[in-house]
Amino acid sequence: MMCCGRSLDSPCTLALLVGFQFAFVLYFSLGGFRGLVSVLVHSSEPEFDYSHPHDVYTNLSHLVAQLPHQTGPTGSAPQLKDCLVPSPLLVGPVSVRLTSPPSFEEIKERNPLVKPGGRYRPPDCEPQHHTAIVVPYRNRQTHLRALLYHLHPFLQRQQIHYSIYIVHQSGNSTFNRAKLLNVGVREALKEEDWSCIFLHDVDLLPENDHNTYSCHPQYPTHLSVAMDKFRYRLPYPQYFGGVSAVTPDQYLKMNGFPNQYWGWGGEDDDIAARVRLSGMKIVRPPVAVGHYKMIKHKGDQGNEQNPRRFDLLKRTRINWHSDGLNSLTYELLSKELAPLYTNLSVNIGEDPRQPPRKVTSPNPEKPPHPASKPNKKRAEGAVVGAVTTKATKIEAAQWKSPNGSSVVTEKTAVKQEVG
Ligand code: UD2
Ligand code: MN
Repeated sequence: MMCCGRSLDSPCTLALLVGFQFAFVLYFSLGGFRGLVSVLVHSSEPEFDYSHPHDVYTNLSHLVAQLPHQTGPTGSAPQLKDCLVPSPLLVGPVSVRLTSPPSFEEIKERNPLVKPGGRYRPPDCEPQHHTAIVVPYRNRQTHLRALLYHLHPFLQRQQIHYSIYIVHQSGNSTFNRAKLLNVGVREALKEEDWSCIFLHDVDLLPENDHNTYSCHPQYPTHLSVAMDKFRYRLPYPQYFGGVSAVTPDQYLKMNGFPNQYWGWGGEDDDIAARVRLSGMKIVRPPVAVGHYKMIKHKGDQGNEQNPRRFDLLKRTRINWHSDGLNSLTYELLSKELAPLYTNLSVNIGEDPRQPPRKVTSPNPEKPPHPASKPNKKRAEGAVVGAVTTKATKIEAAQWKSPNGSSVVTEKTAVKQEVG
C-alpha cells in the first residue's frame, strides 16, 4: 500500500493530521472530557438554563389573594386537598441577590403569609413535608437578611410546612457550629414533630427551587452539591458541609453531631463519618439541581481554624457513641418569635482546652435581635481575663423521637462557667 509511508508530505500523513485537528476542535467545543462523556453516555440528569433565572418572588402573589377564603362558610377550617408533589409553583433557576439585602421590615412586607417565628403553612393545600431549617449563627446580620429574603419565597413556592430557627451562640467564646446544630435540632423538635431537619449555613442561597427542602426517608441528604465557591462541583466525595438534612430517626441513629469541634473545620467530615459508621449513606440531588451561591466572606473572629480537627477526626470511630446528642449540655437563654425566624439564644459553654479569648474589637454588627445580646457577664469576664468558676446546673432533658421509638435521656450536667 502507498498510504502511511514515512514521508511527512504523503497524502496519508496529511489526512491523519487533518483528522487529529478536527477531533481536537470537536473535543473542546463539546466541553472537554465531561462534555464528551455526556454526549456518548446518555445522561439522566435534568437540564436547567441558569442563564435566565426567575425572580425569587415569582408565583407567590396568587397565594396572598386567597387569604380571605381561609375559613369555610361555617367558620370552620376547610378540608384541604393534599399539596401536589412536585409543587406546580416551581420555576427552576432563581436569581440570587448577594449584596445589600433589604431590611427585616421590608422582607416581612414581601412575605405576608409568614407567621411569627418564621413559620409557614400553605394556605390552600395540606403540605406533604414538615421541615425545620436550623441555622448556626453569630454576628452575620447581613448574611441573615440575604438568607431570609431568599429562602422564604423559595420555600413557599415548594408548598411545604416550615419554620426557620436561628441558633445564636451568645458570648465571645470560640464558635461551635456542630454543637449549635445539636441545640437547634433539640429545640425545634420540642416545638413540633418535624419530619425533616435542615442544617443550613447562613451564607448559602439555593439557586433552583426543584431542590426540595424535604428528607430522604432512609438516608441523610447533602443538598449543596454544586456551589459557585467550588465551581459547581462536589469538592470531594464525602463532603457534607453547607446544607444537609436528616430525619429525626436518622439523627438519633448517628447520635447527632459532635460537640467537641470548637472553631472552623472538621465537624462536617465528622458528621459524614457518623453517617457511615451508623450504617447509613449520604444521598444527594442531581448536580444540575443542587446549585448554591455562597456570599463571599472572610473568616470570623472567634471561629479560627481548629488545630485539633485532624486528631478529633482520627477518633470519630471511637467517639461518636459517647459524644453527640447523648452528651449535649447547654443553657437556653431566650427563645423569641421574631417576625421572620425563631431566635434561640444559647450558652453552649467554651472550648475546655482554650483560655477565654480577649475581645480586641467590638462586634461590627449587632446580634439579630435585642433578646440575643451576648451574655454581658461572660464578655466582661473575657475582657479582664478573670476566670472564676461557677457551677451551673443545666436542665436535665428527656428527649423522645417524634414517633416515640427511641428515647435518649440526657444526664443532668454540671458545667464550669466563666462568670
Ligand atoms: C465551610 C462549610 C460549613 C462548615 C465550615 C467549617 C461550605 C459551603 N460550608 O464553611 O458548612 O463545615 O466550612 O466549619 O463549605 N457562622 C456564624 N458566625 C461565625 C462563624 C460561623 O454565623 O462567626 C456560621 C454561619 O452559619 C456560617 C457557618 O457557621 O455560614 C460556617 O462558617 P463559615 O461560613 O465561616 O465557614 P465556610 O464558609 O468555610
Ligand atoms: Mn461560609
